[in-house]
Amino acid sequence: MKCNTFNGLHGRSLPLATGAKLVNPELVVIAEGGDGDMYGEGGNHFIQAARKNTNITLLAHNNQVYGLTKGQASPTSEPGFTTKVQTEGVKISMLDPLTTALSLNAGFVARSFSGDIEHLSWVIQQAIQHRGFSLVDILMPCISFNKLNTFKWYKSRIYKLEDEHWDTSNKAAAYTRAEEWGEKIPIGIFYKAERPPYEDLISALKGKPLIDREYNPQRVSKLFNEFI
Ligand SMILES: Cc1ncc(C[n+]2csc(CCOP(=O)(O)OP(=O)(O)O)c2C)c(N)n1
Ligand SMILES: [Mg+2]
Repeated sequence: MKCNTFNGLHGRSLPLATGAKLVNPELVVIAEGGDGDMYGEGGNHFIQAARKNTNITLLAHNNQVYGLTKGQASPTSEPGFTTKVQTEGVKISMLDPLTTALSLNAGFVARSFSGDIEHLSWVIQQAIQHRGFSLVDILMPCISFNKLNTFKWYKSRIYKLEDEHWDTSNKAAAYTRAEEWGEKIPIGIFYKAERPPYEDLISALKGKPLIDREYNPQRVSKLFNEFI
């Protein structure tokens, strides 16, 4: 990919992405991570980013497991999913990223599937074009450590909201449909609504982007000296 990238600490890509966008609003900013990353370690950042509504896109690679660390349960693991740690199966309920984002007033809430490149590319495109925080939860298998949610498992359940002329402005309908997880699993753009991004609301960010302003530590040195 032709892009600037920054590799940060596990779970912390959203605050980094927020910072990058606020300093240089000309950039298209995408934050990426796994389900453990975004909904576990970075769970609070996910909540605050959805509320804050900075104009950034979150791509959450949701394979319903902690893959890299060899297969522990993540917040999106199915109840009953057995692992080397959860030997009796997961006993707690799943975190649903979509209803969570909706309840936090996120303006773009979508889910797609790595097995449908055309759909996924379209959703990512729409997410980037949306002005504000956009969530794309991407279902995908982990062939090494998740033997439950396989390609076959997803393919037999997934259907597209777009096939039924879905109204993306109906939040209550989006919430109800996002709760559907079982024999059938919907993908698509569940909800879309414009509200002013965070950067439009902060007076200090008005005018010249921070990155183009003069860097002059002298201006605050008097204040800093008070703490020495
Ligand atoms: C701050 C921090 N906590 C924990 C870890 C250990 N760690 C690395 S990857 C990972 C989980 C990965 O799961 P997920 O985010 O779902 O990504 P996947 O590997 O499944 O794609 C954990 C716990 C870490 N590297 N840094
Ligand atoms: Mg994962």
